Amino acid sequence: MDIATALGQMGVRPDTLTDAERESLDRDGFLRIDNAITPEQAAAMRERLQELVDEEGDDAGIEVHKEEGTDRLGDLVNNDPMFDICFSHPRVLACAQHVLGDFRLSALNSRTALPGDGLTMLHSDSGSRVQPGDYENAMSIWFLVDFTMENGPTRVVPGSHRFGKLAQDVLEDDWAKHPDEVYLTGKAGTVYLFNAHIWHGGTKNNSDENRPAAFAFFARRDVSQYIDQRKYIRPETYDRLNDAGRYILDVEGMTEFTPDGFDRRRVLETAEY
Ligand SMILES: O=C(O)CCC(=O)C(=O)O
Repeated sequence: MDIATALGQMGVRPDTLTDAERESLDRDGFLRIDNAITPEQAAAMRERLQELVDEEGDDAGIEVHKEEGTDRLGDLVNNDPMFDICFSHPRVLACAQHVLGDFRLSALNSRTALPGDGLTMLHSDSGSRVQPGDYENAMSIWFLVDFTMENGPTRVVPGSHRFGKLAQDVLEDDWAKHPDEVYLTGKAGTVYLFNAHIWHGGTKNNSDENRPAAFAFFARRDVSQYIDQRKYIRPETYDRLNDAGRYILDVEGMTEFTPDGFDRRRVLETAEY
């Protein structure tokens, strides 16, 4: 298997992205994909996330990190097949390939900004300072409710993936509003794919409702996975994936699986995320 074959099996075609979309991803560092999932799928996912948060209790998010004022979950790959779309949607995969070339899933997690919380500093999801084109990671954010100016939309600084610098290298106050930041809003079911070197962050949820989103994080294939999928994958997940899905997770050819009881805390220390 190689990336071209895997993506072909997942339905990615040469015209899955238009030239204008590729150019905007190169220039701005992000691309909006409307109706990636239906409102019903988004509703089912957000209900499932809440169930998982309730079930996992204090352990929720331990595979990634816990964050005050948010609910996080760290390993959606192994929690419900309904989340498989986050690493098999043709347009999302085409964007990841455009940014990274050969790539794999790094992690699939969720973050729900609770009412009154959710602001984060501007940051990149890769800690590397890279030259334009030498990108290591791409991120997709899956809106599970409408993202509005009120409920804490994600903020991004267009073009900052090309700066070759981290926000922390440059900004006096990386929590403050950046003069060039824009806000990712849209209906439930919208996905934004962004170059993970772009400076971005959460904003405060000023509504009375939770603002849940799933995040599929991709890594160039020679860059370490945030979650080592071979350690985490459960046999039932492996069995339901086709060859292309196994390639995207980089779990091909597995015959032995980590036993239950494995300490699910993050096994790889990577840059801030
Ligand atoms: O939830 C958001 O809007 C953005 C979160 C974010 O930037 C992060 O978790 O790295």
